[in-house]
Amino acid sequence: FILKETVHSFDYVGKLLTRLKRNMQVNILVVDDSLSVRKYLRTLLERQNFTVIEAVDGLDALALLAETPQIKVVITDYEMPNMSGVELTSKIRRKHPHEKIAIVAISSSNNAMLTARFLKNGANDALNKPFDAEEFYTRIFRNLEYIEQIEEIEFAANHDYLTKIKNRRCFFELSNQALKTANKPSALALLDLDHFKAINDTYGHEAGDIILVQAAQRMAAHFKDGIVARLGGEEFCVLLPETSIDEALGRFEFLCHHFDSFEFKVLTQSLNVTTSIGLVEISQQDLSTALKQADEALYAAKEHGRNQVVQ
Ligand code: GH3
Ligand code: MG
Ligand code: MG
Ligand code: MG
Ligand code: MG
Repeated sequence: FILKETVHSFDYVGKLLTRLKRNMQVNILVVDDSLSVRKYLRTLLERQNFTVIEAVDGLDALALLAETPQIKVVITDYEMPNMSGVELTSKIRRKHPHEKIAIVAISSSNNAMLTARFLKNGANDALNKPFDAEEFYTRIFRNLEYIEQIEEIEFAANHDYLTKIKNRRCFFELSNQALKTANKPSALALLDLDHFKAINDTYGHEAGDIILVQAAQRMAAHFKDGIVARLGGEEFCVLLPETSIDEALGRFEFLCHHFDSFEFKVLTQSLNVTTSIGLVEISQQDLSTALKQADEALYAAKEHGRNQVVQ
């Protein structure tokens, strides 16, 4: 089955160490009707610290995929009872795009068209039997890297670089989706930290950055059921889907008091920062109209002395 055994190259050891440092567990699904092949692939993969899940055929594989969300790579055989590897590949592709789950097919060199069929049906890559361990590892790592790079790019496109919470783009996308499916009015709040320019002027821009990160984390922790984003500068936004304005008012007033009494730890100092909040109900009006209304409420909160919620 495998031509030769190779010792781990430094390349893999390096990748393995990065993986361990990041404390990431990667699940790989091995689909093969042969017990000995499954055991062999398991041995190879476990050497690289992958978590291996075994499926005995295509049906088994589809069931396991449905119940295990964290599978990033599927390695599939071709000839299996019930369903061929090519059929399995095309079934997986109907639900999972190639940048979310990589399918690496185990093809056979005495069937010239098989690799092409696998690739046409959505496999990311194919290995011809017999292959050696070095090639096996290279293909698995390359496909995994591709998926992880896409994940990083998606994260960067949807999150704010400083605070790591969602950004404006992501906020609009998720909120519009949530509002479309909402059956009740929702609550929308705009939050702006008070006198933040003075914080920067007094303690420096870096101190300001540290506070922004902590403030963002507090808001995200407070509204786990909502969509929390940094719109820009020291301005944040929260959508609480299907939440009444009364309930939201209580929760945002709580957050306001929480900010007021919380001491932001900046290097050796503890600083107090407050926030003003504009809150509106959002039911019929579109998101940008509701944001304008929230901005007016926020302006009123600033006018009335800051550190308060105005609806
Ligand atoms: P107000 O209570 O009226 O909101 O006063 P303010 O000083 O917070 O408002 P203003 O809009 O005048 O100033 C916002 C400040 O936020 C100015 C800007 O330097 C600072 N700021 C915006 N983005 C960042 C950032 O990423 N890091 C830091 N440290 N400061 C930022
Ligand atoms: Mg087979
Ligand atoms: Mg501002
Ligand atoms: Mg401000
Ligand atoms: Mg201002």
